[in-house]
Amino acid sequence: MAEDYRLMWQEMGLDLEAHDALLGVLGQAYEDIYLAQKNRPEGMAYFDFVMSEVHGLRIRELLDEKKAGRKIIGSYCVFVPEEIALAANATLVGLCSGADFATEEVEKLLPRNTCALIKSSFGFKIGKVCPYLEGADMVVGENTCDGKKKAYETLGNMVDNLYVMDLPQVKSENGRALLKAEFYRFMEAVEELTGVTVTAESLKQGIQTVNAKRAAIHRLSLLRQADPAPISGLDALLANQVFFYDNPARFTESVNKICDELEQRVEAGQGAFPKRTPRILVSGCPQAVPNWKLPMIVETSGAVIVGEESCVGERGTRNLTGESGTTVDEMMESLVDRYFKVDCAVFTPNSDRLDHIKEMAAAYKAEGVIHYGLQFCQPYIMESIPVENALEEDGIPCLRIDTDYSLEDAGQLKTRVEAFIEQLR
Ligand code: BJ8
Repeated sequence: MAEDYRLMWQEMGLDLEAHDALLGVLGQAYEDIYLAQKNRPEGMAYFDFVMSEVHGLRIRELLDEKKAGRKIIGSYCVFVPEEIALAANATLVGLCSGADFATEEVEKLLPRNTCALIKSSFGFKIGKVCPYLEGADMVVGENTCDGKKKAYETLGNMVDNLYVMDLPQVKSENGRALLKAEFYRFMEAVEELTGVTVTAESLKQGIQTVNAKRAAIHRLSLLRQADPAPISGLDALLANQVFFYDNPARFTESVNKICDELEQRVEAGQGAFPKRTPRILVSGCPQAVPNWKLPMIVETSGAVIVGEESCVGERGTRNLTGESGTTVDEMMESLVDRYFKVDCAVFTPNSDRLDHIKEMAAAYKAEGVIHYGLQFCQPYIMESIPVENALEEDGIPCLRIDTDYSLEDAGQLKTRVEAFIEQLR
């Protein structure tokens, strides 16, 4: 950390000792996993800097925004529309957590067989180690899977500013109407929080800002179609993870800058790995910071990840919002159009996701798909079987992995991944 932020963290109510321990583990993991990679694009230096300051400079920036009158909203799901937050003078940050923390304490509040992602969010709250959560003026939960839905009932007793968004589970007319009604209810709640009324102009601006951010990520994804892949899956995942924390305009600029460099690499035939390295698509549960376990195993076993069908990846970022609306309602319609296409496994039926996985495998020339399921995540683990069957029918090998955040199974996973890569060869 470039500066000493201890006073800032203390004033935010963080547990300094526990926080030091978390940063120690995070810093070491980053060094071992990220900085140990070879042939990284120079532009990744920006993301290295962001990660080194993820609890430092970025938090100071958010606190400065708060001093200047903006509000900070934390969210656990890609269904929460950043466009509306921006339009009402608020900044949206992701809160999903990718590391185990205070597990013993968490299991006094949640059943042991809860997915690692939910447990981690609770662990970060109980351990007082997340400055994003402690600094948020509003925390948005959402009715998606049963685990999250019920966990928010308990989380509501631990944070005094929890807002829960209801979400449809069926892609029907009624489902669409519910999403629109909930986007309006969210807009009103944010307006009440910030004291700023959303106008057609501010909503358009919010849509444009988020579209630019997503378009930059689309550009990055497209470049990964090349062989050799110009960027590792680990580095591309990191960009997708930073998407949820960084200042939107700066993020867009930095991703576009790295894309300029990647275009040159593609032209020169340079890659993060040699040409004809086996190419893998990862599909399934979101991988939040610092959950780098699977890509680390894959990319140290002789393959490269060329895409993520995930909410921290293409499921979360695909499709832009139409910008032609001239009234708030027209733009809300465009937002609903865009968000209603998110094919989270909580929807039933959810054949769009299957189609998207196949499309991605073809577009990124993936030779195999690894389905990444977090243990006890019913929606994704249930879907992993039809996904595997459909892919294999099309001649695309699929490896189903159910895991958690611990490294206990890393050796066993590596053996399975290596055998899968051998099969692809
Ligand atoms: S839109 S994927 S971000 S809900 S891993 S908590 S599903 S038991 S995270 Fe998600 Fe929104 Fe859907 Fe995306 Fe439940 Fe599964 Fe845990 Fe999960």
